[in-house]
Amino acid sequence: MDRNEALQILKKHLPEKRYIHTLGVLETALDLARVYGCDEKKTELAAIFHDYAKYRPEEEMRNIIIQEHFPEDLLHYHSELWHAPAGAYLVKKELGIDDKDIFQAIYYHTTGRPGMTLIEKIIFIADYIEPGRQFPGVDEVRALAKKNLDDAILQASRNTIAFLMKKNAPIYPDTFHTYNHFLMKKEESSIHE
Ligand code: DGI
Ligand code: FE
Ligand code: FE
Repeated sequence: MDRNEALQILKKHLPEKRYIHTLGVLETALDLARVYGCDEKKTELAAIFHDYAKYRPEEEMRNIIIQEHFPEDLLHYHSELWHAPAGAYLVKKELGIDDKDIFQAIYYHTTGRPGMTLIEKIIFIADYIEPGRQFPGVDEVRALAKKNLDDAILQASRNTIAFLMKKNAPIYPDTFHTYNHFLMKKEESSIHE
């Protein structure tokens, strides 16, 4: 599927604001793919469709999580988390994009996970730093992303956890696992320097 076809399909599923966010993620993800040597075609599709399910009814996303045997503990956390796994499934099912790398990049784009692949890292970070994002700390993550993706992920997940704690929101374990993984990875590499 080429870029214009993908964008045309996507446009039907998102309001204008979220579509513009997606164009920002696309541009940022492709920049990162060039810098870090990731497959540009896969990065393009994963970026375009990362929020494909964002506006699906909660009931539909809940049913997908149950039917696909995705972790049911997701259902005890905020429904904001559901669009990532539900989107990965729907992009495969409805659009026929059957690629494990793209599936996982969409699936893990909200929480990250320990041992993320390069494309997963790129989509996770592009989603966080695209030009439309304006929250405190985003410029620091933008600068880190140019030098070291793992450092950028550590800082982004630290910010997200701090933000959620300040709001008294529950934090999904994968979000903590991502933070712990990249923190410990950094400590280990500094010991061996
Ligand atoms: O879909 P986007 O808005 O582009 O970005 P996203 O997929 O990263 O979703 C961000 C939202 O998800 C944001 O409101 C914070 C929330 N979120 C991320 N991690 C967690 C979380 N919410 C809860 N409750 N727990 C988490 O671990
Ligand atoms: Fe999202
Ligand atoms: Fe997004």
